[in-house]
Amino acid sequence: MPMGVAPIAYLLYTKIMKHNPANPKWLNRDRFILSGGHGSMLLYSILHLSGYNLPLKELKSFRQWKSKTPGHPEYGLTPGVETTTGPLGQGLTNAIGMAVAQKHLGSIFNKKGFNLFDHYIYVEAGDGDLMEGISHEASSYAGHNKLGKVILFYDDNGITIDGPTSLSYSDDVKKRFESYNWHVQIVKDGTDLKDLEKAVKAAQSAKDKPSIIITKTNIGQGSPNKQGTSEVHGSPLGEAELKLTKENLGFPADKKFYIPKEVSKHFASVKVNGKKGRSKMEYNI
Ligand SMILES: Cc1ncc(C[n+]2csc(CCOP(=O)(O)OP(=O)(O)O)c2C)c(N)n1
Repeated sequence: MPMGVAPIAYLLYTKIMKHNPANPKWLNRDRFILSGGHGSMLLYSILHLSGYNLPLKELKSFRQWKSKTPGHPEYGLTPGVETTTGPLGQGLTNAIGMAVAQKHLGSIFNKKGFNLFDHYIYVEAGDGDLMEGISHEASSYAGHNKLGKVILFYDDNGITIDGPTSLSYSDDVKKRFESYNWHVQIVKDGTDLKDLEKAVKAAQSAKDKPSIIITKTNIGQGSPNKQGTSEVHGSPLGEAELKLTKENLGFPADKKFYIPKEVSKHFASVKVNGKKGRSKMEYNI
């Protein structure tokens, strides 16, 4: 999932979200919730690249005792992790709870031209999240209460832990969310940054409806022999496939934890923009 959803995370953290890696507790920051907590490396890698206080040595200690990179993200342990996720459906539901808080606080404290609470809550959720009963209840509630600040990316990769989603699930997600009164869009190619950005802008304009962007993604994107299969859901690629994947993606096959210089340089702007973007209204609790 971290490979399939990487373009979405990249777009959000570099172009869309109002956030400051140097100040992850800024009250009115946009939030990103990874509801599919099993894909935690998506979050850790994007936080690291964006300049949050999560050094590479923590990524090297992935899933090790006392590291800041546990198998599932934990709130309070890792800067930039907004809520603990792992039990499927919970992240989406917490995100909707955050939108309730945002709307409530905004209704009390926002004044004309001085919006203390106007942030967005972006969520990634996969098939497993949407299968969970809790996601149905929370999504229905969000539509009814017009929680327009929620923008959900549904990682529609057609694959779950044991094989194709058709083994266990045949909901029409588009119709389901339309019936909840959500703004619904489909992006046919989850790697098309332009289409994704267009969809986010449209979602932001739908102010009185939460939004779902159904993105057709490819689990294990870039792995020549394993992408699009449940084999990449939880098992390591293995040395041989890892080598092929790196070659396929244009990385040197012999390097581990390699970040090309141009990537670091490109991401350095996130921290700068975060600082520039912060206004007199950047304050913490
Ligand atoms: C409530 C709950 N039940 C079961 C699990 C175990 N589990 C972890 S990931 C997963 C499958 C998720 O599939 P999907 O959302 O399609 O993720 P992808 O395969 O695309 O990464 C399951 C069943 C869980 N984390 N939470």
